Amino acid sequence: MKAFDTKLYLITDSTDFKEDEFLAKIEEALKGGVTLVQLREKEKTTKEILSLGEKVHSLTKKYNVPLIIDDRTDIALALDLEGVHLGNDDMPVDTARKILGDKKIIGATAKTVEKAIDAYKKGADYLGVGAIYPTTTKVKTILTSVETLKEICKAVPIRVNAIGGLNKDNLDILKGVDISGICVVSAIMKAENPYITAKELKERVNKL
Ligand code: TZP
Ligand code: MG
Repeated sequence: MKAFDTKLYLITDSTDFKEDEFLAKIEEALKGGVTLVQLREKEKTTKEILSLGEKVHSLTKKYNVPLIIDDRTDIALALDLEGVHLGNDDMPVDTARKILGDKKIIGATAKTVEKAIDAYKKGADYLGVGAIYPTTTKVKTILTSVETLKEICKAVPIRVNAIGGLNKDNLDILKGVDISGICVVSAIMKAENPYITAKELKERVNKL
């Protein structure tokens, strides 16, 4: 398995933030112990994402944390990021693998056991499974049951992360499920203090 840790996976959302504020939030979260970061920008132009991606990458490199980009295999390559996350409407995992090679991290979204096995067979390094709870983050998703999450964990040998509406007070339903970590957007991006929040989240994930 590639050396990366999905325990506390921050997916960013720059909506409503000035760039400095946004970067400061990410840096605080990195100080608090985030283990993986995904740059997820649904509204920005390619040029804007390239510019922001470069800045976020400088930060993540400072803390030795891999940076993944949502959807954009081309930008992962252009900025030499550590990987890409692909959903159902994005480039298929095996196609992205041909472009990025074996060293880059490729993550995939899976809401069913069938999808999970398919993504694994096509070369995904980890899976994001959810939404476990309803989410306020802008996303096209449906709820995935904890039962399905458990089945996915059993069905594939790669890391599986839970995602969707997760925060430090609602992780108990994941107790005993064989996940490698959690992905969060708003729990950290909307936190008053992303440093403390990341620390608390990580402690709770450690106890699952
Ligand atoms: N995929 C499934 S739920 C979700 C994504 C990208 C959003 C998660 O955001 P939040 O704010 O942690 O609920
Ligand atoms: Mg996508």
